[in-house]
Amino acid sequence: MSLSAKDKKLVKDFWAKVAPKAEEIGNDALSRMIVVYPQTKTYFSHWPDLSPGSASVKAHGKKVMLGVDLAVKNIDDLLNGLLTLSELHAFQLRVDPANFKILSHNLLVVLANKFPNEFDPVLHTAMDKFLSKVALALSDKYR
Ligand code: HNI
Repeated sequence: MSLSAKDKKLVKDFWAKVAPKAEEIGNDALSRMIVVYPQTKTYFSHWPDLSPGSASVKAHGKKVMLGVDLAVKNIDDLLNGLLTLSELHAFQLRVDPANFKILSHNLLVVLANKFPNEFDPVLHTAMDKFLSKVALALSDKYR
């Protein structure tokens, strides 16, 4: 299940449309993750407010989207491109990698919502494959 040249182009072209709305999308994806999968809240218990759209959620949504942006830029070598972020999540934050799939799912839901015309099954597949690879790269330093 590797990313084909066609998948990569689909992801990059789509991301160019997503980028201007990154903050809004990051906020929506993270807000949904925290509400729908409340087990993810444990990692953010130090935030003053975990409710959807809070300042903390917004700020973190922006950071996560910058991480995805970094992944798009390193789509040909995700392992190296995400090495520092993988080390951070593995050794410092100790985020269970199962949560990467949960966030990916929420991001796909939001993208489908915001881009109903673009998000056909072909793009959906490409984005799903890409986010799976991102999750894998982020999990790489766990062992
Ligand atoms: Ni994640 C911090 C990127 C998934 C919990 N995370 C970051 C930062 C980036 C980032 C970028 C900021 C790093 C820095 O400050 O140097 N995270 C990503 C990406 C994904 C992801 C690209 C998946 C696509 N992170 C997750 C998931 C969880 C998570 C699924 C937990 C459910 N991340 C964290 C926590 C922090 C964090 C916790 C620190 C936040 C804070 O406020 O201290």
